[in-house]
Amino acid sequence: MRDSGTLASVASRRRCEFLQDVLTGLGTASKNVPCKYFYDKRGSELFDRICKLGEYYLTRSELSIMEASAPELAEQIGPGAMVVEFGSGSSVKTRYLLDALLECVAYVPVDISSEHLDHAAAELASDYPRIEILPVCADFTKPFELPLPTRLPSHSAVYFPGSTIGNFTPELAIALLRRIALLVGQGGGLIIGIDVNQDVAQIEAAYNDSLGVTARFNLNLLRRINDDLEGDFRLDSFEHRALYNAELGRVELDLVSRIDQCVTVAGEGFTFSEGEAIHTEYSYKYSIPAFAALAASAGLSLHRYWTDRHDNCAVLHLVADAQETGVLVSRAN
Ligand code: AVJ
Repeated sequence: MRDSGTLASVASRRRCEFLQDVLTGLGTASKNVPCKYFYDKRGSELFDRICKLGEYYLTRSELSIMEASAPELAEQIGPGAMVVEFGSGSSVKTRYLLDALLECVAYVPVDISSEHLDHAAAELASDYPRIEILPVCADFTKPFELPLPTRLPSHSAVYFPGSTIGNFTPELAIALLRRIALLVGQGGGLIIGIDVNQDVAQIEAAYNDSLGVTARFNLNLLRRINDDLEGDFRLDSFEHRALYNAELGRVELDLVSRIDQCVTVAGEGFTFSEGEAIHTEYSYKYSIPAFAALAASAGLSLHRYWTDRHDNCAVLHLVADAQETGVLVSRAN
């Protein structure tokens, strides 16, 4: 697997960033911890369980789109591409794409969880012997180096499924989409899954499942802080909360303190009053025109899109416009 530095130095750099983000996030007036830290081994397993829940419509909707429309999608992308997946996880949806693509040169799964990545990459390599599988363990919200495939691709396409773009505020989403446009270059593609559901009851149920898996997924963040950063969070003194903010079109995930308490992380103390929240995640829902406008401001034009029969989710194919001249494109760290 590609990564910069030795495994030990990568691990300590990752821990350092995690510690900094947690200390900064808990030290501000509106406490927060970035949602990318959900995905340690346990968190990734819990997320996979969420995807199988009856209430969590997102995965099923997008899978049904991929199942029905992968050939059309592959035709849109064209032959000879190198596909780079952002946040590949267990690469379940990717198989529909890889099955349909013509002469796909290489597949580059990018994920922050190395356990997940190794496992998925090994399985894909044996199932797709004609596609070069080049896993990259990286945080895709930061610049990372793309591996060089053995065969020259005709163009690149980023695959960004699962409505993960919904985790970013519109401002940060535009910045990330801009980086994607630069990464694939003019004429390169982006295949992105977004949540277009407008049914508030259904949305809130998806983040408040009756088995409490989402609650455990959210609370696992505190368990991870305890384990990795010498924290002393008492998990039973915090409560999962997920509410849909209709005005801003997003689900807001929080961990709410049940009592007045003091918590220590790596020797630093933080006080919580009863009812005080740690914000952990946004999940934005978009209309197709709203998302197309957002992408256009990042230099990506909508070419075609597919929805499921309930109009819960959509998969969009966008193409990178000509890039502004004078922009320095840095592909490495
Ligand atoms: C992986 C970002 C798409 O926002 O729906 C699921 C993560 N959080 N349940 C989402 C998540 C709580 C998920 N995404």
